[in-house]
Amino acid sequence: MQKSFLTAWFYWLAIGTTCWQLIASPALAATKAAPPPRPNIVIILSDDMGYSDIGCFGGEINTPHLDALAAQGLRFTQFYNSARCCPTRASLLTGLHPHQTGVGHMMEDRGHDGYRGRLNRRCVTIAEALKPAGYRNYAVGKWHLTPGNNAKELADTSDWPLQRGFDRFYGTIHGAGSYWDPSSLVRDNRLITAFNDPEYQPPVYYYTDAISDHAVRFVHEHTRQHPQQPFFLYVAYTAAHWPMQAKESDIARYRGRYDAGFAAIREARWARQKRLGVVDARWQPAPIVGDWEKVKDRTFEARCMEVYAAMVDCMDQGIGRLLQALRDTGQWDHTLLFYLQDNGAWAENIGRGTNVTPSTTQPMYPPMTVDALQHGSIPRQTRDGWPVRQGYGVMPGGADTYVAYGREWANVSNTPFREYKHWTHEGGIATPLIVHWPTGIPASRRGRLEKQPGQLMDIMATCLDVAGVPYPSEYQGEKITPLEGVSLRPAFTGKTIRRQQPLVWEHESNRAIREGKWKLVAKENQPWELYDMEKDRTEMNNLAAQYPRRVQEMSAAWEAWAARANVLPLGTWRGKTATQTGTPAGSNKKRFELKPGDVLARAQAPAIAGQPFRITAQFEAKHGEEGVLLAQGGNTLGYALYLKEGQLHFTVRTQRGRVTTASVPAGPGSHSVVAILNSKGELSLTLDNLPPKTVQGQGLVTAMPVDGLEVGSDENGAVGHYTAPFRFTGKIPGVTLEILPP
Ligand SMILES: [Ca+2]
Ligand SMILES: [Ca+2]
Repeated sequence: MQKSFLTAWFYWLAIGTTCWQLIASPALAATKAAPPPRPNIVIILSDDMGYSDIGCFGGEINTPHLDALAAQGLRFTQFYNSARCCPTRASLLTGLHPHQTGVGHMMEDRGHDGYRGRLNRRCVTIAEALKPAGYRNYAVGKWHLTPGNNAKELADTSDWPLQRGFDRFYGTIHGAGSYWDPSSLVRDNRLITAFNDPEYQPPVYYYTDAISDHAVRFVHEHTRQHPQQPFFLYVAYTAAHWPMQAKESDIARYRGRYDAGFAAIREARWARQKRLGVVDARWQPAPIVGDWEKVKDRTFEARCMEVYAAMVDCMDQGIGRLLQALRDTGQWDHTLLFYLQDNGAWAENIGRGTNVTPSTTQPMYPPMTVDALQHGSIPRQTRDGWPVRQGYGVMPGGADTYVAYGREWANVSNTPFREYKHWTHEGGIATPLIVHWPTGIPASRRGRLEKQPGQLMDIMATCLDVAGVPYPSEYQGEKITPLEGVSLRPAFTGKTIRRQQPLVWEHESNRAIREGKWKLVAKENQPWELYDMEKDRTEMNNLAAQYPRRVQEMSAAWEAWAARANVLPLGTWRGKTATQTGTPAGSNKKRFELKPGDVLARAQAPAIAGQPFRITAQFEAKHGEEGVLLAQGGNTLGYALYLKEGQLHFTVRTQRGRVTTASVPAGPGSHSVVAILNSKGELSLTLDNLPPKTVQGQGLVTAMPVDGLEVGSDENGAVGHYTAPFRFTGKIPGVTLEILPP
């Protein structure tokens, strides 16, 4: 089987290569065969789903397209994510542990480099890594790797997908929102709404369909416009993250399906899982959490799960359209496709409180224009003015509802495991992984289960392996943290994955480490628990007291990893801002001696947030010579010292829309200048021996700018009133910046 597969592959390759060479250059036809074409890569990620939800892992939800992928591909039964949306995305896209990318938690800067809330520049995305090998990169769906919860955060596009290696993007920057009217919706680099986008106006807007439609569109456009190039397509669905919202036509297929309650559904899933082999019958399933007999409103609870199932079903229908697009464009055979989930099902009590929004008989708010942006996760109103209702008993599904499905159904989704999203027990971190690759997985392996464990960062390693692309040690002038993942490719042909390190997790001080069959796991501030994952993957029988030596060794290995992988300090930053934890982003140096052409990235640039500072510079300019002497930041935050039209300007931006400039005349010749932003927020500008020009500003710069520091230009966002980069055309003998005492 193996042999005939390889023969077919080389035969196909030889034909393909020969044809191409004849077209390209007849003289080359006689040279030896070129390397195999680089495969396309598709990663499909879903949101907040449990191990047992999709059909081929035991769910009763109708997922024929995922099931077909599993039947023709491989199912990894011991694959792991990072327990939460942001850390998972960070790890998946970079091949590093989340903390190494700056996204150890969510999207806030907590004052430590492991917890900056945005992807740093010491990592590369899969898109950035594949680009030099000729890949075109497309991202669709949820980004959630940079702040995007409000207008201020969304003004900063510096870490959006197009700035992280992708050529096209359609999706949301923020993590959660209405499916009927998502907030932070973006096409490429432009903020749009579902209703003012001339490129996409379906009869009914529903985000899951919009994601599927754009994935399909990008495959077709790529094939038409870039037929010679391979592509990487990242499809990040928000299904089935709260709120429970779905199309009635999809919900209808599940009406009544959940009336039997939590235990009946969970038991049926466990039975199917055993038949499929994705669990081990020796395990004792974790306890059932919900008691259907005690449920206050069974119609409501059943409806929650009907909508959840409809959301997953709709995603699978969209995946079906994407698969058809791959077939229709001839990309199917040489596309490596992954499907996985970003964290376990969630027990969050969103929209299920006792405080129920009253229903109204008519809209309560003025309608929103098509251009008005929805902000945050939970909109106050629908676009046509209805209040968005929450509370136990609000029947979910429509745009005017915002409800989660609750802990009891999450326990069912996570069958047979315990705990949920956030925790590093199996219910938080176990995900199905389906891998499909017609020309890369031999027929003898198709439909098989792969039981070797794996973790998110292995996906990057696998992508680079199959594409034949090296992992960069440097990218855009920054040293890149070495890759943590290992390629899963050996498993495609039934071989052993060459893993040297244990699997390791940390999220919100929940922590875990797995070596072979042993897993050591603990909740925040709780003692370590030890489990034998072969006999007891449901973590029911804690062996810590029985094997104290193993606990000691594995916990020491975890500590060493935490120290090395930017995980520390453990959780002391929770609920605090960067300023409160005392280490705002940027360099801690107090004095910077600079010369023309110097560029300091954000992490190396002066930490000017909340700090007074002094700039001392010398410059020479002939008549008509002008430009930026020194700048740090962009059009939201920062400062710039620049010469324009015979005037020397010192501009400070303390926050969005708060800008102050001090200016003095400066004729041709050699000059020295001192510019100060003092602790009272005053700007002063002194040219040569003239009296200083002082202007009352608007305080200190409130946060660390995204753009770094540059001498002689201002790239990307412009701080001053000029068009970036406004390079200085005279001479700059030297510049010094000093952080002043408060
Ligand atoms: Ca998630
Ligand atoms: Ca700039």
